[in-house]
Amino acid sequence: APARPAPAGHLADLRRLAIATLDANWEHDHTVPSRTLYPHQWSWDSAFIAIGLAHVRPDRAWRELRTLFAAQWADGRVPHIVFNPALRVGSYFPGPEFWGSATAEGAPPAATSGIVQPPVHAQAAWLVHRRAPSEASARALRWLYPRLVAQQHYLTGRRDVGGAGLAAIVHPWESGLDNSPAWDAPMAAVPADAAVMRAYRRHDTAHADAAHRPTDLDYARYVAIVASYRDRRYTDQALAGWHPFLVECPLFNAALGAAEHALARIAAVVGADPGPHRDRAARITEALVRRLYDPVTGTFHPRDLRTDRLVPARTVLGLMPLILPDLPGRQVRAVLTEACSVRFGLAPRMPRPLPTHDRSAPDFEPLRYWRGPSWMNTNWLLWRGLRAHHRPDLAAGLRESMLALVATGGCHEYFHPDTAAGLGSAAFSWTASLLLDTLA
Ligand code: 9YW
Repeated sequence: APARPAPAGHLADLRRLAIATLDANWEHDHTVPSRTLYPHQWSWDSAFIAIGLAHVRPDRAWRELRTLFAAQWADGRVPHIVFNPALRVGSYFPGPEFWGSATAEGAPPAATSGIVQPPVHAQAAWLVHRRAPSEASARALRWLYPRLVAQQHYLTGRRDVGGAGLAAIVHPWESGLDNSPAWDAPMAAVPADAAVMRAYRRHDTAHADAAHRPTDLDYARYVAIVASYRDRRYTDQALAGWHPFLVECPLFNAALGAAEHALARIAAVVGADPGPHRDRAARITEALVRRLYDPVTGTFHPRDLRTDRLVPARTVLGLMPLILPDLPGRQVRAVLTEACSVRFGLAPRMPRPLPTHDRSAPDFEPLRYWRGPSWMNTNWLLWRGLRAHHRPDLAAGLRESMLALVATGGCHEYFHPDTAAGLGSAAFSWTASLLLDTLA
């Protein structure tokens, strides 16, 4: 059965719930993704959060982005976690003592991780400004613009391990979809021993059901990959020669291209030249199609740079290039076919939003984190892509299903893809903020 449109009173309740969730997670100068599970500041969370805050607390939206970019490294990398120094040691694993970024060259005074997350921030900055353009928002854009450019420069420069103009991720955490089946093949090549984890105490499984989270073996490999990078002081020099995990991800690189489109618009506001951003956007889209699109499967796949092969899994990551306004018609049609297939279930009338993994795959797990459950952020990105490519019918169906998801499950972190039962954190910030944007 398709999702039934929620009655208007109900939508007002949902909006109140979203605002209350964001207010409760606000912490002086940033929003925590979740008080229990993720008590520090996370990079791509802050971008999604700013997009929702723009509708209700625009000052906080800018504050959120400014706080994050104040922790940018000298080389332009925006760390995936900015730690709150007021919290006790052990409030999150891996904490600042594990990352040891303080002694790395170009690290900021704040304690941070040394890896990044998908660069959705330029897009967020543009949306926050566009929601209510003012002198203050133009000033905020002027402050952010050179920092956003430096972030792109880092990703397309030092991180261009494949040499084709795309950014490589050096850890599954950099994808934002930590334990996606997309990473199973490249992760299997990372030497690790589950016993490694006995030396550490995971924090997540104290707050969430272990059956819904990555496994201990996953964590052992996560730790081994960080150790490889950390032990070389987070340098990106000659990564291909020594680092165990190097992948070109379709979501990450679609965000990279979409950021150049957003920067072109921001440049026009701050008095810079939009031309170079449009050129770079076109080059990223071209490289993404050439390197990550598989004409046989008709979808995008990550490229494992250690084997130079595409990863076979068909996950929601493969649909994300739809956010690129200049994606060629052939790939737009292919991605829509994939999204509308039984694997993902997109339709003008649909009961539930898309899962994170192919429903027909034998390793589809409806309860485990990024291996099946539905998440608001991937659906929100797809929703924007559908509007950019003039599919209001599909965009409307997806929107109804997203609203019904949160109406049923609350502002949870992720949801059972069939029942919409809430999973993970019960008061998750990006679910709340992207709900506000979807409602607007
Ligand atoms: C972890 C904060 C982060 C998100 C990631 C998500 C998760 C951290 O939480 O990673 O401990 O697993 O995978 O996308 O930014 O919400």
